[in-house]
Amino acid sequence: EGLGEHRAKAERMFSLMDGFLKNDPISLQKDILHHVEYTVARSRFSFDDFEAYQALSHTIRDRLIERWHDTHIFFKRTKPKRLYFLSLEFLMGRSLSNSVINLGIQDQCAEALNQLGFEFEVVAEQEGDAALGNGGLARFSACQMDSLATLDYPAWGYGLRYEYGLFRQIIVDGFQHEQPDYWLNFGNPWEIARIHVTYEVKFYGTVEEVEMNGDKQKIWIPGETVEAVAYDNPIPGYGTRNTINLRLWAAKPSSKFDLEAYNTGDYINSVVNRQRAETISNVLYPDDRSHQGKELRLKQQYFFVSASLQDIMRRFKEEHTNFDELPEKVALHLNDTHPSLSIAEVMRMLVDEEHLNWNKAWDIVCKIFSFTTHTMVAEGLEKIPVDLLGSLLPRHLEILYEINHHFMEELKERIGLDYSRLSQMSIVEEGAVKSIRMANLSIVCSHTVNGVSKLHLETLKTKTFKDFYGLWPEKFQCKTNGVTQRRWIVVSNPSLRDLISKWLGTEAWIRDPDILSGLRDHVDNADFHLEWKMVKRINKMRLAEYIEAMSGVKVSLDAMFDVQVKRIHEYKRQLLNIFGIIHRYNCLKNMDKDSRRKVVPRVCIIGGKAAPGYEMAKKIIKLCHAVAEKINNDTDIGDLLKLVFIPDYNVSVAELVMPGADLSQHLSTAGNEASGTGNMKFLMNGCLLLATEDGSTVEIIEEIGADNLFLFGAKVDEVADLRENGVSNLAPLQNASPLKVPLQFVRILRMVRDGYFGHKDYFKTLCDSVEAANDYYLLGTDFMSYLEAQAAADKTFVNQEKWTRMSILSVAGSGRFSSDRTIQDYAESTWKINPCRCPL
Ligand code: B1N
Repeated sequence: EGLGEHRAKAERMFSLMDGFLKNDPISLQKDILHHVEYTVARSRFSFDDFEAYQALSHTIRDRLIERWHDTHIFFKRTKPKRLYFLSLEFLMGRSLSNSVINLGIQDQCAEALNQLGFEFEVVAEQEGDAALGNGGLARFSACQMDSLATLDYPAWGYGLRYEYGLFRQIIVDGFQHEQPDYWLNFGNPWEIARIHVTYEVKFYGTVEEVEMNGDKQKIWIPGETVEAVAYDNPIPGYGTRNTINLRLWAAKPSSKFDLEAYNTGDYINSVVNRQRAETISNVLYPDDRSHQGKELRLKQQYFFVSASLQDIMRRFKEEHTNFDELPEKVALHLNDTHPSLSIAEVMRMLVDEEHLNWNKAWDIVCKIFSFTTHTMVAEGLEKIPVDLLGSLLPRHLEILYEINHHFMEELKERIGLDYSRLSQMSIVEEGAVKSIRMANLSIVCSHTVNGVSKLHLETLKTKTFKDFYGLWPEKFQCKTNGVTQRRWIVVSNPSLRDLISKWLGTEAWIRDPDILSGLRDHVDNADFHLEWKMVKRINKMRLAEYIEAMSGVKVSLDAMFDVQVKRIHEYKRQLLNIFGIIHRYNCLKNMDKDSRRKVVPRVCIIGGKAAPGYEMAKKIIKLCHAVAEKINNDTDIGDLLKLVFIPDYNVSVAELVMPGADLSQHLSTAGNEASGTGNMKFLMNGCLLLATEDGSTVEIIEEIGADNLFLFGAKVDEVADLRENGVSNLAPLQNASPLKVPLQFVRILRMVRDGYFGHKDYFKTLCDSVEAANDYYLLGTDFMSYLEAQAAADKTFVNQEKWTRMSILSVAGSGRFSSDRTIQDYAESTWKINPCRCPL
């Protein structure tokens, strides 16, 4: 009733924005059939769900292209300052649902399909994920693109078009195996190949000094040339005609005819050699922490940087003649240090190619770069060995040395001859492997250094980059991460979307997330509670079906769905979760019938990928399966406890899991998770959090109140002390102090060690990683506190009214964690860009 009206209003608004192509169901249907016949080349009288997906996608693609053109013509005409968001990773997931929602033609598409005998949800599920990234950092990039488009900012995203995205995880006998992600094999209707937008990217070679107008000038004589081809991915905003571009580069052999190679007569070999160029953009590195000293990775970085900057400079020069204008027209954002070679590349372009003098070029460079670091601990920072860099990019290495030389001179003037500090702050690290510190480089050259949560920024200021903070306090800013409510509520949780809009009386929260706080007005309304619980139930049903299909385990909808999904890392402490589950199992086994009747049944769900070379993470996955096998096959336990591992966790699995979760776990040892964004997605879906006070959770507490989530564990300022004094009692086990490391924990550790879950030898090093390393991640220390938080969750779940209240207040407080807020903040205080809204 109420909802119908608001939908109708929103649709009228959208219909005004129609372009050349019409969006009524009949027109859409005609276009779908057209694409079935002429693009997919199937008969319009007979096509299946996948072909319907292809045809509908092309129908939507046409509409995206139209808006994309209008947007770029408008940008060209108005020449606003543009933001260039440089990131080596984007986790876009699926595009169809997101696009039709942002275009405002969801209902029309559903109707068009319906009349052809198809169901929109089923068709949308045919799409595979675009997984050009590892985890949080990459998904955050995707969320930011959605917000940039929606808020009408004149922005471009730049990245790499990996032929293979993040590996597929398959589980065999409880072990992770990796399979290549052939995501392009089925075609990709969301990209537009720009075969004429190409740039040459050079590598290797030497640096020579030449005379130029009486001046000595260094020039780079490269040894290898590869071509970069642009693939454009339109990103539609919601409730606006603006559709911005994510430009991804693919490597191709240079089309310049290499006479010499051919004249040697070895035609076949020379073709094969040239083909090797393509390997640059072949595969995404699957480690989200360390990739030390791999030449191919460095090649990827420079390939991406060089092509993007040529493209950006070409656009700038089309519109402007004087490089002094660069800082007013161009903002370059470094998403972590992965694109930081850009700094040396812009210097090289300005000095070597445009012949600006060093100081002038340096002045410009310092005004155009901003930088976000996503790393909490110093050991996680990226370094590039000088030998590697010098052979691949000899001129860039010289430039980096020169930048460092100028920086060191400035530093000496400011702090004197404090050699220990000078060497710590230097861009060049001396030592066994002489390296370039990419973070130091980025800090020195950027006007702004952003942390991804308040706590993260605090750590940067007081620990990781203390000295830099002392030097340039004004550079350091907090831009707490966010996630887009378009994907994480509207796409993934349509029932909740309708419920929210109905009770708020508007859909405006989809553009203006702060409006969600209005839900607080209904927090005690019994009808609202009833509908709220119904929505959760519907989503639990969807999730239960998926779990059964994936793992064969039947789960009860009355159980609490307790979820931990994210990359597997020791610091994220999936092991603490598993130990907690073993503890729960032990308790159940020791309970009499009467006590069992009072137990809240649990479905524990764990999912996530381990980096292929990360042994401990892989063992954690195996342990999860071993424990699951024991528990799930214990008929004595039945529905009271189930444990399932969801394989191949990715964006589209997340879209299913988050709405269906009652409780979600965020267990990182305080001081390790820079922000976390999964917590925000669960929050938006009315799922209660069980968490440590780490990363952005601290701000979630500020927003919804500590009473509305379950907190536990050591605080960030206690961790160092606990590591030093609190845990050495763990080894030897026999003497473990029940005060510091609880006996329950020691017993569980021993069960695993002694082979209670099988695979005794295999799990040995996992147990050692806790004991011999003196429990670096404080599992033992935090264990009792963790169990208490779990008990509190159980107790609250019995009181459904209280639980529902907390759930409503979570969603009501989630507006601050929208990437719309993050982007607006960046735009205003870091990038200094203004909205540029394409007229209708
Ligand atoms: O970035 C996310 C944060 O929410 C997480 O807390 C943080 O862990 C994550 C190298 C990374 N930090 N570093 C990476 C990814 C890929 C890679 O090759 C490092 N990811 C994060 C968003 O701010």
